[in-house]
Amino acid sequence: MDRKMERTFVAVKPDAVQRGLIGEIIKRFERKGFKIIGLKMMQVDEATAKKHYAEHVGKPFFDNLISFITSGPIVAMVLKGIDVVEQSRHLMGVTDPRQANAGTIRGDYAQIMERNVVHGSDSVESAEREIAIFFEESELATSWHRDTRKWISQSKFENNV
Ligand code: IDP
Ligand code: MG
Repeated sequence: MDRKMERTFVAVKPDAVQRGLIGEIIKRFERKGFKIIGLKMMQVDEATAKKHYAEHVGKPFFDNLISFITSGPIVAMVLKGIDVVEQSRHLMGVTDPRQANAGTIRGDYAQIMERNVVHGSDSVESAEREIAIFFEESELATSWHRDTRKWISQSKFENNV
């Protein structure tokens, strides 16, 4: 199977910020070897929240989701890595923490869907759409390399990981 270098958008949600889990959550992605190329704490306004969650407009949980995600700061991130969209979703665990495997972020830190501590894009297309909502391209550190890359990703990617 082809390995693809991708970017994804991840956010530590307001519940996790309140609970002091910023470091715990960033750590999961960092230790996996993904490269953090964007990182900032921010307060999401209502318009941005609605744009980000546009696919859920009209669903019964939509209003609560918008008030939750705007209820306090988030930590927004852009990660780069091999198949990072799918792999970071694996690290997060499924949406409902009751079904999320132990060892995943949601499996370890959350109990209910409405407070599931982390967001991650669900496809490469969503990732690029969401990155553009939360980051200017100039805010991203695109030209640095983790010096550990040859121990983590394929050598054929050595020059662009
Ligand atoms: P995801 O975050 O795993 O991608 P989505 O289906 O995109 O899940 O839903 C976005 C967020 O909306 C979820 O993370 C969760 O917080 C919330 N959510 C999703 N489905 C429900 C539901 O049925 N009831 C309440 N909240 C939900
Ligand atoms: Mg989603």
